[in-house]
Amino acid sequence: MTERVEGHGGQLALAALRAHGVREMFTLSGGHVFPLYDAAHSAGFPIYDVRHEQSAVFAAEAVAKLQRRPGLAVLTAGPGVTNGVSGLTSAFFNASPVLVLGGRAPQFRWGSGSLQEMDHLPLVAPVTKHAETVFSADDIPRAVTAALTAALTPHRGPAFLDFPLEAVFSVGDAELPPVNPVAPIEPDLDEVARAAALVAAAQRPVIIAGSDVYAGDAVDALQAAAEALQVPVFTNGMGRGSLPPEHPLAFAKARRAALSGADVVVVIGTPLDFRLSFGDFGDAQVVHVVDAPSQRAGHVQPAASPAGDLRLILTAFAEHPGDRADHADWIAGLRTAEDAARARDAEAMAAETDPIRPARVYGELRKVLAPDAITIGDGGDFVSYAGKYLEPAQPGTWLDPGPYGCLGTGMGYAMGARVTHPDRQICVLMGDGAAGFSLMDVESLARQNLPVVIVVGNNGIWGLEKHPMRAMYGYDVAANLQPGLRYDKVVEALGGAGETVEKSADLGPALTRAFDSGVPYLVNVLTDPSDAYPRSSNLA
Ligand SMILES: Cc1ncc(C[n+]2csc(CCOP(=O)(O)OP(=O)(O)O)c2C)c(N)n1
Ligand SMILES: [Mg+2]
Repeated sequence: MTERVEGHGGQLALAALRAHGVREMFTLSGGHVFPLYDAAHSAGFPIYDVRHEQSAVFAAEAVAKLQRRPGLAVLTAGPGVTNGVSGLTSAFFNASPVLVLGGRAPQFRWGSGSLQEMDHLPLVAPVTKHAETVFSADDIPRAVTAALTAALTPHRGPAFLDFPLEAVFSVGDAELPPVNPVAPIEPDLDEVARAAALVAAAQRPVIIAGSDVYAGDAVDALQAAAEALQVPVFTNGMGRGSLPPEHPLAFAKARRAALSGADVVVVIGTPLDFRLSFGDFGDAQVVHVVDAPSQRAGHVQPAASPAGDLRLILTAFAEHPGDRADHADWIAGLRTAEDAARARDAEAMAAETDPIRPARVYGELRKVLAPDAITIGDGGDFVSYAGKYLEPAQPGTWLDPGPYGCLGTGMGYAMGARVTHPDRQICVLMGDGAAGFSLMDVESLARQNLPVVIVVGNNGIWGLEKHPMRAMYGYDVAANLQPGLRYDKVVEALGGAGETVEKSADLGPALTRAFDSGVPYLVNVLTDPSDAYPRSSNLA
């Protein structure tokens, strides 16, 4: 059954967006996109506005990542769109189904020098799955449907449309295209069986599960596969929390022992990139399970690489009919390494130092975070510590910038998380350097009644750059910030609240006040600038 829709371009777009389950827009005002606001306003469709377009795209990305549905950012022509390009690129690297709708200078006088007249497509095409200019109002529902279908089809990713002024302001009518569920990509069953047999026969197998496991709604299938084949599981990105931390196969700390001892490493739903030593695990065979053939690695030759719907592949792993090697000793050995590392972590997280070290911040935070809290990392070393010391207890609760590593996601991700989960704790872990990219958007959060807690690890430096530069050159430049800066006062001025903490004993009460406050609240923790996150590479 198709439905006919009529109205101006904004109304036609909104009809198609709603049909696909889009539930809000993130934006920063511009005349080129007024019809989209008019449509939303008259339909009671929520509009959240921000102070920099990158925050709008990051907010849309947080919605997409957390809810596994399209997130929408509406950006005005020219600078609105170009300010959103880092957000689009992050969504591309993260396979997040984000749709950006851009304004565009009028087509009928293109080339005459209209305000913000610029062709966005060459800029955004390399970082989107679908990029198109829609030249007539009648064509908007088709284009929105095509863009969202591309965004939601594995391997997922962002899409972009722009509407010339006269197209979005004029009235048209169209059939609303039917919304078809995305068909699962059927994997090659022989390849799946070969991969499963390799894992089952392995003596010391390890699974590393990443974001696409969550995005592909394959968390239960992962657990079933791990349990059936008795394989220890490590996670990264949105894969974190896929197995509850207390699960006997859930591991986080023993990664080095696991990867150096493994004979088969199964990497599921994440690329073999710098985070996984480019897929080089010594003598171990690699099984790379991906959600689409396009994601097979070009730089390594895995022993098997099934591609397709992750639920189907992992369910087939779980049902593998052949013999399985016994992994009990291997798992027990890793558990010993895990427990030893955990004891070292516990010591660091309780350490009484002056100035405070980041580990202690996370020790205190763990005491006040609820199991379903959303934690967001935006920064350098401070966020590496968050990855080390925070253990998401549920899937879909951890947001990091992903392999594009773009600073500045903080307030946008926080906004998307707050809109997604009005009743949960939302906590942003932020470097003081990272704070500079998005802290002004505390104003947007405060004004729109979207409380979040921001914990700044304030070491007065761009730590992740300063320490490596000193190690490499013996000196550093462009790596200092004002020490002791009162980021809490900035938040206070923008309509939130906050405080500065210098003593570890004051951390716990400050965090409790922050979560109880009901406003954007920044806990400005003065941390030790001499503390550097231990890294194997200086160019991490
Ligand atoms: C947009 C962007 N610019 C620059 C970088 C390079 N970079 C990575 S980490 C980092 C330092 C972050 O400093 P801060 O947020 O204070 O965290 P710290 O390392 O001090 O804990 C920089 C500049 C980046 N990743 N993204
Ligand atoms: Mg810093």
